Amino acid sequence: MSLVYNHKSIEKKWRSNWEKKPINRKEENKPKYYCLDMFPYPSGSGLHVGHWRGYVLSDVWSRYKVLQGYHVLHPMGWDAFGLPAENYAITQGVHPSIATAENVKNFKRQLHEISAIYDWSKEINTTDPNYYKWTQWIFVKMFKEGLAYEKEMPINWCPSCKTGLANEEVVNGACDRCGSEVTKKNLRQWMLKITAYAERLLRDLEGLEWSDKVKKMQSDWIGKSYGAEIDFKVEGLNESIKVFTTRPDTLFGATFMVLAPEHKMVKHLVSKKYQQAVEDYVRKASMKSSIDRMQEKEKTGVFTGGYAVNPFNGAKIPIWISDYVLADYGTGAIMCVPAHDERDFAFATKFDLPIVQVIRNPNEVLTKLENAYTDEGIMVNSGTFDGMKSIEAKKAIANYLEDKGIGKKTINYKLRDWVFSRQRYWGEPIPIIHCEKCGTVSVPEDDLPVTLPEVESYEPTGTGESPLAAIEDWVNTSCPDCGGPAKRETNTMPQWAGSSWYFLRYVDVNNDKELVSKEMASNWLPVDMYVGGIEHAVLHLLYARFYTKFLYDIGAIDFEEPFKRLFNQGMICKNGAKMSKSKGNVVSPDQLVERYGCDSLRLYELFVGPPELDSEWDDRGIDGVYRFINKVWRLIVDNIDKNITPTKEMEKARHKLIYEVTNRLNSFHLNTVVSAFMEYNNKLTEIAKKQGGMDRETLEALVTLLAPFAPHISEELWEILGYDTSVFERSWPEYDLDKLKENEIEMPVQINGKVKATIRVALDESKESVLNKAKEAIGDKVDSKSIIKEIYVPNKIINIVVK
Ligand code: ANZ
Ligand code: ZN
Repeated sequence: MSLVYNHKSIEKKWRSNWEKKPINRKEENKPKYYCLDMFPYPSGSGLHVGHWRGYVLSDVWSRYKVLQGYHVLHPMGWDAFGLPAENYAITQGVHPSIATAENVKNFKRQLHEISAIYDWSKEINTTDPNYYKWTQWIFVKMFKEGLAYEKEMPINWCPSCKTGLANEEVVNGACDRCGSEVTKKNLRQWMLKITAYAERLLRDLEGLEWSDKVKKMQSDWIGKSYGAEIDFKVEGLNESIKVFTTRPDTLFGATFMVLAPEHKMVKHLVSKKYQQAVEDYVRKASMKSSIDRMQEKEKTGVFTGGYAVNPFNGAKIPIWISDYVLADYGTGAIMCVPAHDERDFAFATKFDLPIVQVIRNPNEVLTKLENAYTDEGIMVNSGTFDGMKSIEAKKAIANYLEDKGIGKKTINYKLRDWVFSRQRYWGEPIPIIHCEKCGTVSVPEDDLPVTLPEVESYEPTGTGESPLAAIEDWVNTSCPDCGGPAKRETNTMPQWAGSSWYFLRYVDVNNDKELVSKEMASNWLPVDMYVGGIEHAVLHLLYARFYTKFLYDIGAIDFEEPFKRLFNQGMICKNGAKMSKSKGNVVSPDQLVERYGCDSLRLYELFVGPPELDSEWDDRGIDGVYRFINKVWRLIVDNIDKNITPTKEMEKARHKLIYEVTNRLNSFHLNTVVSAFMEYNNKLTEIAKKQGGMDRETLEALVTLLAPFAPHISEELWEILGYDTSVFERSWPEYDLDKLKENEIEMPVQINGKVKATIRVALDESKESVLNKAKEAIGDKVDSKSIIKEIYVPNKIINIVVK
C-alpha cells in the first residue's frame, strides 16, 4: 500500500466525523469521570501556544479515560466578568457584553483547533444572568448565615483602576492587574467571612491528591500558628497591653515592645516630647499596603515615650511603634526579642536597643550574637527555666502564664476575611437593598437575578462608588420588607465570585430551580481531575473550596471538597519570559497547525518539557515530532497486510511499549510518554525490517495508545487497519508483566581478551551449554587443542585463552 500522510485532509475529515458522531457517548452502565479545565477569561488577544498546553493535557487525559471505559465529562465555559472588558468599554465605548461575546466566539474557534472533546451543550458563561442568578443566590445565603457582612475599613486601593483590591490582588505592593502602586482608602466594604472556615480549609487539604507544593502554598496562606497572648502592664497607667507571640519561651529576652501604628493604646502612651514624631509616623504608615510593610528591609519606627513591664522579670522595656507590626494580626502588639527574631534584631541594631540571649545553641559556646539565633536550643538567662530545652520551655512558660492569669494559649491564622466588593460596573450586582427603616436587606430569592442595567459611562467614579450609583431609576427601589423607599447596593462582586462554584453548574446547566440538583452533583462530583495553571494555586482554589464547604453546610450539596485530584501545569516561556501578549513574545498556534497539523502540535506541547515545570518554547522542535508521526504512519501502512505471526521479540516490544506509555501517563510524565513512543516506534520499525513485517496486534496497540495524544491520525490508521468504528470504542491495551522479563541475553565471546563473536543464551542456561555455543561460534578461529583456559563469568563474558 502506498498511502501518503496528509494531515490537512485527515484532520478535517475526523473533525467532521466526530461532530456527527461524538466519541464520548453516554451509556448508562459506564462509570463517570469528570475532567475539568480551569475555564478561561475570554480576552481579546486569543490563544497562544502557552494556552494550548493545559488544554492539550486535559484532553489527553479525558481521551485516556474514555479508552479506559469511562463516560467522561469534559466541559468548557467562560469566566467573563472582569476589568479588561470594562476597560475596553471605557476606551472604545463598546458594551462589555458585546466585546465579551466577540471574544468568546474567537476563543471557541481557536479552541476548536485543538480538537478537544468538549461537550459544548454544557457551556457556561459567568456573565449570563441565568448563571449569575446563582452567584447572587449564594451571596444571599451567605448574608443570611452572617458570613457576608459590611465593614468600614481601610482597604487596598488601586488609584489607576479606581477600585478596591483584595490582599490577594496586591503583588509586591502593586496592583495585580495594572501594576500601579497600591494605596489605602477607607471605604464601606462587603466582606466574606472565609476565616470562619480557616481550620476546615487547612484540615481537609490532607485528603487531597494535590502536589505538596500547592498544599503548602495553601496552608501557608491560611497560616495557622500556635502561641500565647501575654499581658504586659504599662508603667504609670492602669492598663496593660496584650501581645501575641509564637515564642513564649523567649519571654526573658524581651527587651522592648512594638505596637502597630494604628494600635489604640498609642495615643494614651505617647508623651508630649514624642507626639509630633509619632503622629507623622502614623500618617505615613497609613498610606502603605500591609504587604509592603511586611517586606520592607529597612526597619523604621519611633519611640512613644512609654514603658511596659516584663511580667517575668519586672524589667522595664520601652514601647515603640513601627509599621512592621500589622494592626490586624494577632493583637497588633509584639514583645520584641532581638536575640531570637530577625526583624527584632534588625530593629534593635538600628535603634541601639539591648539584646539579651535566652536560648543557646547546644553545640556551641555562648558568644556575642552576630545575627538572631532562631533555632531551638537550651534555655539560658531565664530564671528557673534555665537548662530546659526551648521546645519544652515553650509549653512550660505558656502553662505558667495561664496559671498566673497573665496570659493564655492561642491559635492565630494569617487568613483574613475576603474583601468582596468592587466599585466597578462589569460584575455581578451585589443583591442587597438598603432601607432607612429596615437597614440592610437581601433581595428576595424569587427576585433574583438582579441584572446589570445599561449605563452611559463605564468610567469608575473614583469616589469609591461604582458607575451603577449614577443610574437613579435602578438604584431607587422599594424595600422588600416594608415596601418603603430604598436604595440598591451599587457595588459589584469581584471576578472570583463566578469561578468559585462554576464546576457545580456544568453538570446541570439548564436547571432553573436550583443552582444544581443534588443528585446530579453527587453523580458527577467532586471533580476527578482538575487541570490549570499554578498561578491559581492559592486564591481561586481556596475560594472554590470555601464555597463548596459553605454549600455543603447549607445542604445544597453533599461533599466538602470540590477537586479530588489537581494538576498544575507550568508556563510556556519564550526567551526566558512567560509568554504573553504584553511581553510581545507570543507564538501563535495557527501557522504551526497549518504546517504540521493539530496532532503534531499536540504532541509537541507535551514533548516540550515536564508538564509541571515552565518550559521554553522552540518552534524548531516540532519538526522532530512531525517526523515521528510520519514514521508511525509508514510503520502501520507498510505492514498491515503482511499477516505476520508475532515473534517473541515483537510481543515483548509491544508489552514494553504499553507498559511504558501507561505508567508514564498515569504519573503525568507526559513529555516522557512522547519519548517512549519515539523510542519504541524506532524499535518496532527495526524489528519489522529484520523480520519482514510486524504483527497486527502490535500495530493495533500502537495506534490505540497514540489515540489520546494524536487522535486524528490514530482514527485514520484505525480505519486503514480495517475498522469502521472509532478507535475510541476500543479499550486501553493491557500489558503482561511476565512478557517484559528479559529471558535471553547476548554474551560476548573473547579469544585472548578480544571480542570475536556474540552468542544468545538463556539467563539460566548451563555453563556447559554456554561454552559449547561459544566454541561453536568461534569454531573456525581456534583449534580446540590449543585452548589452555576457559574463563566463564555467568551472564557477562566468556574468554577463551589459547597458546
Ligand atoms: C516574640 C518572638 C520571639 C517572636 C522570637 C518570634 C520569634 P507567625 O508565625 O507569623 O504567627 N508578631 C505577632 N503579631 C504580629 C503582628 N501583628 N505584626 C508583625 N509581627 C507580629 O509569627 C508570630 C510572631 O510574629 C510572634 O512571635 C511575634 O513575634 C510576631 F524569637 O513574639 B514573636
Ligand atoms: Zn424597609
